[in-house]
Amino acid sequence: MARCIFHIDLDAFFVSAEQALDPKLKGKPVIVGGDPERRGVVASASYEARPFGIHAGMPLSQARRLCPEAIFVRANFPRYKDASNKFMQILSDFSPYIEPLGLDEAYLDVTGCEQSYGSPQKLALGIKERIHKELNLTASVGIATCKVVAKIASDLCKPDGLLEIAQGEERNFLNPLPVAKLPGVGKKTEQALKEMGIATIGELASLPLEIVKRHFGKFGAVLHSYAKGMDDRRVEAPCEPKSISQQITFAQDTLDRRFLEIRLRQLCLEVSERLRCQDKRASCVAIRLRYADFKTITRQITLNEASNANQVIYTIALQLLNKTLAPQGKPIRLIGVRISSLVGREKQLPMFDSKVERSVRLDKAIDQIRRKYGPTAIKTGATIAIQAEGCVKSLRQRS
Ligand code: TTP
Ligand code: MG
Repeated sequence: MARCIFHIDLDAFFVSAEQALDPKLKGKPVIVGGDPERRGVVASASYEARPFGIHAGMPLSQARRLCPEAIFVRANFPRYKDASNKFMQILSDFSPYIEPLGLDEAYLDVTGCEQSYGSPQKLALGIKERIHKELNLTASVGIATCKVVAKIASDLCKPDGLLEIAQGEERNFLNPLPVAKLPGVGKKTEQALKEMGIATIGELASLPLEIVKRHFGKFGAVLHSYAKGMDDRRVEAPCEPKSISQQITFAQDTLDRRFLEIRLRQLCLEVSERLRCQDKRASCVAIRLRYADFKTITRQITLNEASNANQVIYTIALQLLNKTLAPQGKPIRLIGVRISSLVGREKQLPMFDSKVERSVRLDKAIDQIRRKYGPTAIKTGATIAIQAEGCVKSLRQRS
């Protein structure tokens, strides 16, 4: 029996989450990133901003030049995490076979479930309606017999779209599309294929497998079957994230010790909050420094006892910074924090209400207030020092 796979992706997610809270932003060119006067990149651009050529990853300064009237909004990660959890919860009400990919997209295997809705399209409309009603967000849904075709379909019907590729129609759908639409084909592969005279997915599919393998090895064999609309990967829950990281690129390279400490504290607050959000603790804390000449170093320490307390993570990160800075006199361009060796709550039941446990309870209460009322809603001694500055932050989790 053919499978029925959905790929669901929220439209302009970070921007839409901000618009859902502030309707004045709706229908306008809105960019979530940071302060455009400083170095930083676009994380998400509204569909009104995209005709100006603005896209994720573009420097904010360039986005400002392309669209001076754009509204720039600072990212609020806990808010997006909250919306993402609710989004995934809605999806899992429709099928237990869910595979989240990042915060705003997921595969759903609904084989068999669609019958009670009348058709896959009706089921998809039911999902879109709930997302709209409960989260005030729009999603695009691709429906196909396999993951790769469903993913390409959802991409092509954005925003607020629904596109079903019927069984047997996969190749007709894929053939005219540019190879860059295939997941896994980045700039390098696209260029290599171009040099072989291959521009469309159809052209790639009609090449003999041996030739594709000769150029791209095992990866080539996978691409070749994707190009033919063949993908037997199952929809399955991915492994837990193995680390959480956050980094900042400064507006100007710096050696200012106090400034570096404040930024480090800010990063530690953010990663530890994400850790608490997942009810996890970390056993390993690392910092990353990139100097003005782009030389990058990483230093890490393993904790005696896993923790998710702001203060514990910051103290360790500060020790690492102190050690790392001492012999170096070079200005710093970027600083990052990564916490890894994550363990669940069950591994760390405290025997008594230690000082650290009490401070984690306080951290969690502050997290909740910030999630509800925004990042500046509550200030502590530690955060008063942290002035929000324009910076590039990578907001992704590593698996
Ligand atoms: P995407 O789904 O790639 O983008 P999007 O939801 O903003 O827009 P689209 O309608 O095309 O799906 O990524 C989801 C969110 O992840 C995005 O809103 C912001 C974040 N993100 C980053 O932080 N950095 C990035 O480079 C990208 C691509 C996304
Ligand atoms: Mg999206």
